[in-house]
Amino acid sequence: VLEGFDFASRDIGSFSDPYLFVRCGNREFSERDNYQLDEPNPKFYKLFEFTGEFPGAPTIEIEAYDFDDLFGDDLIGKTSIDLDDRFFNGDWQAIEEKPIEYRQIYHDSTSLSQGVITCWLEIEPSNKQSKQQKVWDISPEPVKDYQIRLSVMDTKNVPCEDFEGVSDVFIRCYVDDDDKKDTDTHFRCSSGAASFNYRIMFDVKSPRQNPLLLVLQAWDFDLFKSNDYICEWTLDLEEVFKN
Ligand SMILES: [Ca+2]
Ligand SMILES: [Ca+2]
Ligand SMILES: [Ca+2]
Repeated sequence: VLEGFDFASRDIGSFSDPYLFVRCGNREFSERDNYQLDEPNPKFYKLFEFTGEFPGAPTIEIEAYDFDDLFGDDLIGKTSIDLDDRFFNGDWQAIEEKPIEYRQIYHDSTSLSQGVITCWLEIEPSNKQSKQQKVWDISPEPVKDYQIRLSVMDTKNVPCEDFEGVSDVFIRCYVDDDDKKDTDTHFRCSSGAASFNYRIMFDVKSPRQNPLLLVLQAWDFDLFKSNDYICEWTLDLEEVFKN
């Protein structure tokens, strides 16, 4: 089981605190100790293994619960996978790498989806040599520290904001709202071409919860009133990090 998305809230005034309960026949796994506080999009990355016989293998039940320390835990939603359906389906068996499934979870109280769980399922003969079996490592990608090194060189066509037909241009750069950095100011720039050759560094972690977006804003500096925002440009760094 990989991740959950858009889990319905079972708490008043906060998101659910989800954990998984996975059952097949009389074998069950509770992840209650690993509940995730106020998290509508939990990350699980957990392998669950069961043994069974075909035909007649029990259904796999995947349930997502909201942890509550005082009152009983609340079911957020559940989904079940019929194993016989899979095992006796030639098309499914023929798929070499089983696809990731986006499974809606449901609660008896409503026909509306209560969220989505992503997972995939494989069925292997239990007498297969263990070294023949594919061993998947689905633990989450470790968080690493990175440094973004940015050189702000110059601008073109930045509009003039001051009445004399000039702008005092500086560039504000940030990845996170609480770590904004400014270049020095190119005073009285009348051509729209301000030049800086200014180096800026940011420390970031990846992977991370918020998208990795680098924002560059052009501002007009004003000594006796507040600075004027001119325009901005956003660069999506996710692809850079993936590569
Ligand atoms: Ca609750
Ligand atoms: Ca909560
Ligand atoms: Ca709760």
